Amino acid sequence: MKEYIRIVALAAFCAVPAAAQLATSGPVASVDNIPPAPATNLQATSGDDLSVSVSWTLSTDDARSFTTFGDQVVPTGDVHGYRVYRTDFFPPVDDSGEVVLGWFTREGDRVDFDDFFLLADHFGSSNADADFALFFDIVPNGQIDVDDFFRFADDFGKAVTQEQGSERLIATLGPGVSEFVDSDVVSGASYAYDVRAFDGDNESGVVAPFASNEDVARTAMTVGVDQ
Ligand SMILES: [Ca+2]
Ligand SMILES: [Ca+2]
Repeated sequence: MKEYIRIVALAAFCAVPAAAQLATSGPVASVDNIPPAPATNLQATSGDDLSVSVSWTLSTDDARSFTTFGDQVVPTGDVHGYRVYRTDFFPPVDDSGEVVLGWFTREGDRVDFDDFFLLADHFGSSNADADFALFFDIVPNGQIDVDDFFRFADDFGKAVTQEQGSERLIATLGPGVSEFVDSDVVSGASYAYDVRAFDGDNESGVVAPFASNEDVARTAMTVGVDQ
């Protein structure tokens, strides 16, 4: 009943003649039960100032609060804002607990040839290049060079373990907001983000099946480990 009253109040507020609304006797379908459409194109990118920039395309329900239902005007899919969640993957370590660098692919549990080939693909590039990948600048100097190769070589062949934290809420943002900078990060860790559009009752996470392009895009590894 409370919900019904709220919907009528909102509809009246929406400049539809109040008399038409108040004459309604049956319950109006509770379209607040419709979760908002999820945000899309979630991207997480690590910066060289030890932060991760997270951006997304707004839910298609953002800034769309009312629609007609029969001859009623009712709220639907109204995005109240976005909640940013994060799962932490602590820096990869070897058996003795030393941080291992150069485990680029996350395939398998060793620093091996697939990682080497990825490093080789980026060798020689600098941050002046459009395709510069900070990820491979493991001895940070804005260049992917022999220092990075030697640091990689030190860890070649090591078995890697990486502990995973539980997902937690890190920010609540308003509607119309499509970016967030996460500065609460440490070097050498990986972070997987989810951004959930929420209304009064529901929230919708991004659609990112495990290991899909969307899943890779929402994950970032910070670099800049002290040498
Ligand atoms: Ca590997
Ligand atoms: Ca370097």
